[in-house]
Amino acid sequence: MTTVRVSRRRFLFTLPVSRQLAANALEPVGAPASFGAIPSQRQLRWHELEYYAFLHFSVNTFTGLEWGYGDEDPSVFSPTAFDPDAIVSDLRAGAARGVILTCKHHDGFCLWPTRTTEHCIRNSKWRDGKADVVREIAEAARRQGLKFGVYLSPWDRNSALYGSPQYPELYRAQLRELLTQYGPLFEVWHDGANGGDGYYGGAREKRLIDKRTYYDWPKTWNLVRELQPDAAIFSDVGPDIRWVGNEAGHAAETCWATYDPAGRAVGDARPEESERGSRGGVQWLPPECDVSIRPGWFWHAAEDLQVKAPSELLSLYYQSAGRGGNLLLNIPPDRRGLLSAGDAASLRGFGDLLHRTFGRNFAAGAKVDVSNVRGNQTRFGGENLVAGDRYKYWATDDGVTTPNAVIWLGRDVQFNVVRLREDIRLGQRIDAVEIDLWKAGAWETFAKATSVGACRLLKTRVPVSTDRVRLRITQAAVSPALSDFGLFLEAH
Ligand code: FUL
Repeated sequence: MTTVRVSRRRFLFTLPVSRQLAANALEPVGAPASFGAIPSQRQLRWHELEYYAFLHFSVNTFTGLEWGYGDEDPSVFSPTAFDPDAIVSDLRAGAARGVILTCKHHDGFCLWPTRTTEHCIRNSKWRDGKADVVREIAEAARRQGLKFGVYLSPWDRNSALYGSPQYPELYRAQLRELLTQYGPLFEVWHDGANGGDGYYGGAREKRLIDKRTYYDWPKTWNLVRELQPDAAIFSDVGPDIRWVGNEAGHAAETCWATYDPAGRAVGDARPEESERGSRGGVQWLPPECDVSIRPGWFWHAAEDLQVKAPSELLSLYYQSAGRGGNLLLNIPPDRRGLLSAGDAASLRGFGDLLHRTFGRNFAAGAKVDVSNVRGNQTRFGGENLVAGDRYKYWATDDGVTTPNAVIWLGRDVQFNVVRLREDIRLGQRIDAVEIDLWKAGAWETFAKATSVGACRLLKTRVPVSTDRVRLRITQAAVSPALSDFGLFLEAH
């Protein structure tokens, strides 16, 4: 068998092109080779989430600060009506697929009864020190089908040990508790803010550490890998997810999931690089776009009237999830231990906009004509663009990098949002695309984009109406592998 195949392959090179195509049909071409850095399974699962919530909740909620000094009386943490199921159901109404809780912020106060420090909920008079907010949120999330993740601040303004060689061990002991006591975690968040003045067990001084070496990040991340192998690790520089470089919730217009963080460290991001990533970067390191629904990360009564409206949140969604990153939206519980009414209403409005906008894809099941299909095989055909599966793709023959596809809608359809996805298992292959509308008997350019990746959303201000749309891939590093072409009308 083998010898027959080999000789047939050799023979192919001597045939004229037309005869080669015919012979190719006998021997199907395989999937395209992947291009550049590709995501791990863990990163693929993370990309599928696209958007989830952040809860900043701690002593700061009660003291009114954004960064607690670390000298708080643990009893200040005393919510009057804490209801984890009510919080999570508000997040669900907001269409969030997961939730990350600040288990310890820079003040060092732990929301679970840790064995590692006295600055924790066990020493609060609230519920006689018997509460465990991490457990309650984790369980409510699980009950309601949301994924759960943890934020554990490396900087600890309470600990007397901060700055000494013992503190990183204490940090890892805290992490170990979180990694082993609260079920599966989808993400572990390591903040880049660290070092400065603080209480430090009463020393009340300024302590600076060497960001590059102090925490021994490789050791810390190995612990996460060992105890929660499916959890994606976030920091300024990965190893699974990079900070996007701003706290305003947006990636750059042209955004690469690939990045080369060489020379950068946690706490030492270069924002303009992080916002864009780098074409051909050596690591698959997609951005997570964190932003708060209010000016601050923690709840403050004075900001109750500065809550972002549903339409603003939708616009951030286009600029984060719609640029191949994930949106991490913070909605901080108030002193009752509930989301405040305005935040919950805005979140619900956002969830509603998402469902009503993306619930109906006008291109689903449309007829698609493409200029080239890899090996002429149906499994790589243009229909995959409208099949609603991010891992079934339209592919072209090797070397065909600027193909096009016409999507026949069968009737006039009104839309203002286009969604594209590459099958990122094969890498980020496409550099630029243009989309044309059929209008008065001719094609007219409607939208252009550079970089596609896991999800690209293109929106025009006013809706357009047509019965056919053309996608032109105008530049790609290798033959494209595109798995989605969706058309939507933004809801109001
Ligand atoms: C920053 C922190 O300093 C803020 O307080 C907040 O937690 C934000 C998400 O990350 O680095």
